[in-house]
Amino acid sequence: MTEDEKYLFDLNGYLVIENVMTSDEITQANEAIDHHLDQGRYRPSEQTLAKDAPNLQADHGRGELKNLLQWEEPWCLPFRNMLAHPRLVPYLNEMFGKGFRMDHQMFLLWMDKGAEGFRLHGSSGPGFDPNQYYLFRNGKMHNGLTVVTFQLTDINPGDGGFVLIPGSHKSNYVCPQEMRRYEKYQEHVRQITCKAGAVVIFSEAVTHGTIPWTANHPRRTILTRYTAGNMAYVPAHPIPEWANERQRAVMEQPYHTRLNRPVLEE
Ligand SMILES: O=C(O)CCC(=O)C(=O)O
Repeated sequence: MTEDEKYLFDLNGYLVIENVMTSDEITQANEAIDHHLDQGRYRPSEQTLAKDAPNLQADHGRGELKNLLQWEEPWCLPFRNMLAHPRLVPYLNEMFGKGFRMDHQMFLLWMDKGAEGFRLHGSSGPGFDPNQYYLFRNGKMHNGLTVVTFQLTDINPGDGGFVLIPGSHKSNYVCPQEMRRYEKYQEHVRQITCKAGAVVIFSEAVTHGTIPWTANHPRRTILTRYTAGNMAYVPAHPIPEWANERQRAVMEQPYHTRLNRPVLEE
């Protein structure tokens, strides 16, 4: 992670890393999803994520597809390769310290034209969330729960999708409800655009959400949440038999690195 990237993540609460996946890897991941899409679901209206925000409501819920890591070979491989991706290890070691771990299970979030948004949320503001935080101490950043997303389709200006309030991971005051509903101060809410193959890393402390998808092509984002090696938000999952040494290291249960925790070197 370069000094510029550290500055930008500290400034904004997110970072876009372009060209993490090759075009062949993007194709393989999309083919694997095409093959399993019938196992996914559109979020039903009673589980709306737009909630009380008319500007975020739309025709139908977002799509969600789970268990990507458990698919039969070769379909699972593009996703297993994301878990401890060599390009990302330097970033995650810097953000969490060595011994970082996958917390929530990986899933695909997809949005077709007319998919609803997600009311803005995030854990900064007055009070301290000991699971989802951004701190800077002793010349170094410290992150609680943090999200790594691989983009499998292009996200262009005006398409919709992921948005956030840059810098809000460090905010001290309550975010206005109208802003969370995307009704006011939209000029401070940034749509994150990038090409397929990019990775977006963002802090769960940054106030973020989703605006409705308006493009003709679908949004396809693989979303995995990581945390520091001593922490867990959800109970640790058993380590599957298929995991190699690097994958086992990121799926290890939470405990101190002093106790011979496996760590990934760059
Ligand atoms: O990428 C997005 O649209 C936001 C996803 C999100 O915040 C979530 O699923 O918790």
